[in-house]
Amino acid sequence: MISHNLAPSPLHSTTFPPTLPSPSYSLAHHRKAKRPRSENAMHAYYFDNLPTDQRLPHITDPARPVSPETLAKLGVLSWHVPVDGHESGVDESDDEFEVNRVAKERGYKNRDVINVSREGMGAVYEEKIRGFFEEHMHEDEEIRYILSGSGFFDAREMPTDAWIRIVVAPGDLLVLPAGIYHRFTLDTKDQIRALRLFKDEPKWIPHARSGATDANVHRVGYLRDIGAEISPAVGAVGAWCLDG
Ligand code: NI
Repeated sequence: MISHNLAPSPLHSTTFPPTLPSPSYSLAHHRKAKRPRSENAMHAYYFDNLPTDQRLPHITDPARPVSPETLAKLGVLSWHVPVDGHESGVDESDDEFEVNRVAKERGYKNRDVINVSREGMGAVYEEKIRGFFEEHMHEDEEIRYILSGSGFFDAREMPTDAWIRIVVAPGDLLVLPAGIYHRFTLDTKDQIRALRLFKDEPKWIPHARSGATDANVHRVGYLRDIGAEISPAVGAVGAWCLDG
């Protein structure tokens, strides 16, 4: 899961949150169309924090949905682009395909496809998905387009430090900003294939949450960009209370 360059991210400049592409592909539009969830509308909600299998939905009772607008305030962007015919991969030269248009517009020059499944990985699968689930951040955007299968990205809301669970299924294109704490898990179907897009060459560096990572320039810049700057003292107490 991952991305990064060492130079300060352009996200930390004046254009935050970044401009969304054509609203015709936005989640809002998708929802207005009143399509059922089974048709892959990405949805998000607050995680229940119960210590059960990470692959379960972890929806609170009652559920506490999170709107695309709330996600956008955290810098988390999403689109839905039907996968139709691109299940095994996306032809980069297909200028008509919306994912390629977004990639070009946002400067994602590199890409690869990752395939994770219990069937394909065997004994190391459990260990692998536990690794994905370690809270971390990156120094660049993390961009995923889901080709098949499904899973959950959890992202930290600030300043509440609450986990927001984002459901991803085929056709979902998700951008997590540099500096956001997050984690990923497959669901109980145990299979996902995703296109990973990168601004520069892939550097697979997850920075685990820690005092040092809290002081990382990309983390600090992220908090500034979303208007959630907190003093180190307040931040430490807040994190301690909510994790305890
Ligand atoms: Ni990641």
